[in-house]
Amino acid sequence: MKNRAVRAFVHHWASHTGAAAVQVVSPADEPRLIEEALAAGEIQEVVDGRYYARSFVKDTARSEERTFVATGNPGDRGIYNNWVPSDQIRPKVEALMKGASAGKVMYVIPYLMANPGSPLAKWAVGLELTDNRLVVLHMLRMTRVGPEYLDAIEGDVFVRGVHVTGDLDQLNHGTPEDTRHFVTFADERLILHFGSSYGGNALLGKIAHGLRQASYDGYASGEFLAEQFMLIGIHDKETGRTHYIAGGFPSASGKTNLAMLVPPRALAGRYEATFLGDDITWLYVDPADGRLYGFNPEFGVFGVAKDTNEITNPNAMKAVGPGSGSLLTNVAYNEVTKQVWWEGLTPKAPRDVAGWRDWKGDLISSRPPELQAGAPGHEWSHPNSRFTARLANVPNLSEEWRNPRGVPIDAIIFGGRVHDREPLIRALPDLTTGVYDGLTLGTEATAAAEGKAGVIRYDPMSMRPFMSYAEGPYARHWLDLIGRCRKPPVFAHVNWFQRDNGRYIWPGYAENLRPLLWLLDLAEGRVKGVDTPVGVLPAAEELNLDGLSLAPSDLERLLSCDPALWREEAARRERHLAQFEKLPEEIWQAHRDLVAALTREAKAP
Ligand code: OXD
Ligand code: MN
Repeated sequence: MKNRAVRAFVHHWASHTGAAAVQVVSPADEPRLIEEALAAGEIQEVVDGRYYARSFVKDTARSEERTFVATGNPGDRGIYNNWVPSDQIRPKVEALMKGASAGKVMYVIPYLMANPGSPLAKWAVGLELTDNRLVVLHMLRMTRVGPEYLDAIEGDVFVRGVHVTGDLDQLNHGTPEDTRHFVTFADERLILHFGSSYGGNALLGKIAHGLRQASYDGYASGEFLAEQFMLIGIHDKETGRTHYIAGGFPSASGKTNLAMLVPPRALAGRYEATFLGDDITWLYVDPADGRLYGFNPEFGVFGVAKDTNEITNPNAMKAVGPGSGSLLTNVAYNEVTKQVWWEGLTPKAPRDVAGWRDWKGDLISSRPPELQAGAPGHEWSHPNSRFTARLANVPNLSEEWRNPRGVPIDAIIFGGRVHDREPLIRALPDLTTGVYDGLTLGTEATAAAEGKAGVIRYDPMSMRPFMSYAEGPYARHWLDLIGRCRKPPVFAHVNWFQRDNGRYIWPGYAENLRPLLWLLDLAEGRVKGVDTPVGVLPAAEELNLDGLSLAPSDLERLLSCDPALWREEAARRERHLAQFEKLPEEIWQAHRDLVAALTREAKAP
């Protein structure tokens, strides 16, 4: 690698961590790295060219408590970003990393979180140093890797990332002495992560650079937004037009399934849904046409395996299918047949348990008979087991995926899991109500997630775990940036999760295309909808329900707004928003307008 700043950085950290050797990675190294990882037992073969890995048992997910944003400016402290002063935390992380890669290879991974030629390419250049071969294999799937991306830059503008795995069983996970540190020094564009080899903690291009660092860069430069959003196209074969929708959904709210949606049979003759991204979207305004553009900075999908199957996500099943080269982590593995299984792949676990091991590596056949089929707490796979597949393997990948400019965004949607109050879809009248809605996005805690089941956990714009600066300025940046659009996107809120005595009222998955089509019709004036205090809802006859049978009472429930439930929600929102300093006055006004509209509704005869 030619860049002097790159060489100096590698030199410094190789010496600090005590690595035994340095290797620069390019995609041509993949076959060799696979061979080495197989020989070392780090991965095992899955039938037809796929691979399986098991993690350390306590290292299976992101750790929000151990993730920090550090800068030199106390004004960057937010409610959710776990801000710490850089000079306080830096010596601690550096001390933990000192000599911690002794005897290991330090892999140097040059990468780009954009297509080459993107208007945001400058912010997308990064370098990850890691002492973990499995992390390299993941990065080769999740990012565009190659020395040319760093050799192309002049000067020293690139994100510097160092990942040191650490001695995983000596880190005191979950105790007051927990030594894991995942720190983004956002004003220095430096990422130091110590103490995990889990994707969300260790693939520094993805969450640390692609979300935390990039959202800070987007704000500091005033040029863009980086959000935890999926990105899809909806192509209408009749008109020949494609519309693009970006959307924020807190984890476990169906974002990947929506992103990979296959239209229901009755609509497939006319519409095609194309995939661009399932997790991250960078957004900017092109002054040439005054439109908001978006692209997925990633090169792969790091999806939750649990409950992925032919009904919930047929495209993901193909993306991880035979020949895909995908990696599967912490699912169950059969060492004889070299097959994998996870909860929800099929309704029941394989009956013949011979050869099967659970995600911890224990033989299913040595469990007591009553636990062999799995039971709560004794699942075969980890609830956060993952598949890592290249975008190129996603069958409905949009042709625009390589377009450096990205795609023009027609709509931005938000959605969480809400069992009663949120209608199927409500369009928001303008940018301010859209941003207000995003800031008050919430999802009900499920038994698996932290929090009390059924209680709303607010997750502004689905960025709560990835916020890098304070929420007030974040809201301001949203209003300013999208405010520059001559043709701004429309905003809407969706909810697939209304329930009646536990039963989901809306079938979800493929059918979620229907409310999105209604939104595009509304944006183009083909339907009018019904005005309510919480936005514009579809009139029942405006929703295309061809081929779907839905009881009229269910449809009514899906398309209505209960002002009493909304008044309770408004009170919660007030407390939620009051936490944020310097929240723009427009956002408070949008909130007061909602409260006033709900009050009028209560007084109306
Ligand atoms: C996440 C992820 O943790 O995308 O949100 O992996
Ligand atoms: Mn995510």
